[in-house]
Amino acid sequence: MDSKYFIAFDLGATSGRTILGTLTGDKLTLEEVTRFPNQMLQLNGHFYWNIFSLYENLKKGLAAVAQKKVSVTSIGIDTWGVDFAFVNEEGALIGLPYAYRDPQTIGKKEEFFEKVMPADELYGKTGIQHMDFNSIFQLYTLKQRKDFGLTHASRLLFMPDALSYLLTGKMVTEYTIASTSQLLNPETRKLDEKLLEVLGVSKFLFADMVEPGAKVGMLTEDLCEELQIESVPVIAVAGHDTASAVAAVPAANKNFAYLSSGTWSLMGIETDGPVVNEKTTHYNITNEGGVDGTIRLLKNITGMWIVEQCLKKWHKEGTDYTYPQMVELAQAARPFACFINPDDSGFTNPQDMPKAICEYCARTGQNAPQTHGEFIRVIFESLALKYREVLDVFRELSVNPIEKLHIIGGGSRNKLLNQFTSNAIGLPVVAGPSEASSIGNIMLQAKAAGVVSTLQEMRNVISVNVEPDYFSPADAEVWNEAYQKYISIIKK
Ligand code: LRH
Repeated sequence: MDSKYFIAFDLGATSGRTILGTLTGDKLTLEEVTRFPNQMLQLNGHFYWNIFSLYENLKKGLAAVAQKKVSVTSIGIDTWGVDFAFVNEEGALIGLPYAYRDPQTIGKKEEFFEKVMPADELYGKTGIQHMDFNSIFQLYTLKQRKDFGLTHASRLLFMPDALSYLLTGKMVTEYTIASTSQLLNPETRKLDEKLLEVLGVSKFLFADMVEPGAKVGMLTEDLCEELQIESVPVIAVAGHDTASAVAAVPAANKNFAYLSSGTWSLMGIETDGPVVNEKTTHYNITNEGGVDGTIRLLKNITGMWIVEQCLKKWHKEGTDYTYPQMVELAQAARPFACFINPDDSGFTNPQDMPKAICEYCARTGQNAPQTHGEFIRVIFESLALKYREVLDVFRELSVNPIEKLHIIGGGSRNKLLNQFTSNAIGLPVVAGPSEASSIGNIMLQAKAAGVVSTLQEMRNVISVNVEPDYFSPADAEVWNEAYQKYISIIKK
């Protein structure tokens, strides 16, 4: 049986990977060919993404795959949401894209609601949760500052589209990534021109919108010559990493909720169309675009970011933990030492995360964690309790019964957190695949190549190839009591 080979570039806010996916009949295998760091670049008081370094790493990934002497069918790129690059009329990138954790947008959405459009009206138009860093508020901030990039741009490209452009010289606006901007009408799936008008941003700044699965273009001749490789098509996959991940949920029916667990925890359900009503407005629920016309009705929760930032601080102090060590420490620590709200603004981008946790505890009248193990345990327990808080909202919103929670992405490897989550929500947890974004990326390319034709067919292939871990709820009483305490603390 013939094999097909696909390259997935899966870029997150802390690292990126080149994955080679091989599909032989129904059998999918993944090989991580390269892994590289992706860190915000702090320059003159701003935070940026080093897109040129990312491009260099894509090239290294292509060169490494070339060593394997396989005939690649196509390439796809998925990245985190909302951020974008500017291109001038000569086709050159202007400067570096801002990173969404740049504090420049703090307070800007409130100003936008007061001066430009009330919050509920904006939500009604877009169905996107209000978050400081949405592209719309980034653009509002840049416009006000007469930012050089925006002023001189002839095109705005979202991150995966910008990287595809560097590989192909062709510009598109892929739908799922564009949906994170809060500039689209969720019904028409197009840019809301009225919104662009009030923002003072030209609609001509955006390249043509394409659906996931469309071909962007072929690798440029220059690149192929430089790397001594054959030119292959770059596919606009579901460019938003979360959209790729959700497409990879190994679900057989619709009775599930998902949690895409990485630096962020994205929890939600899949719907056939947008859900914009009083409840979703009240709970600030997002309607991001999915594959095959689906909507990802979800909520952003601060996820592994908090623990990642603690590890970074401890590393500077000379202590490093492997993932299993970290889990072991947490397991041995005192349960429910204190509670935090992972979404507290104090955790967005502090210089010192453990200190931010101690400050939160002081502010809410709790004793701070004492040991690294306690810090980690508090973060995991509070995340699990946050998941319950948010899942309860989706239980209200879903027309289908939610019978289980599918946890996908890197965080699904954390067995302790999976068990805590199952306990907190009182539902079975199905964990895996941990490589969900890459798998979604690859299967979308397989769909573009005509190997499968629907989202369900993609999922059927994925189901055959992943062996998830199962967790059943336990200790209901203890976790219910903890939940009441958590709620009383986060209200303070
Ligand atoms: C996760 C993610 C999330 C966005 C955030 C900016 O990587 O794409 O879905 O909200 O990054």
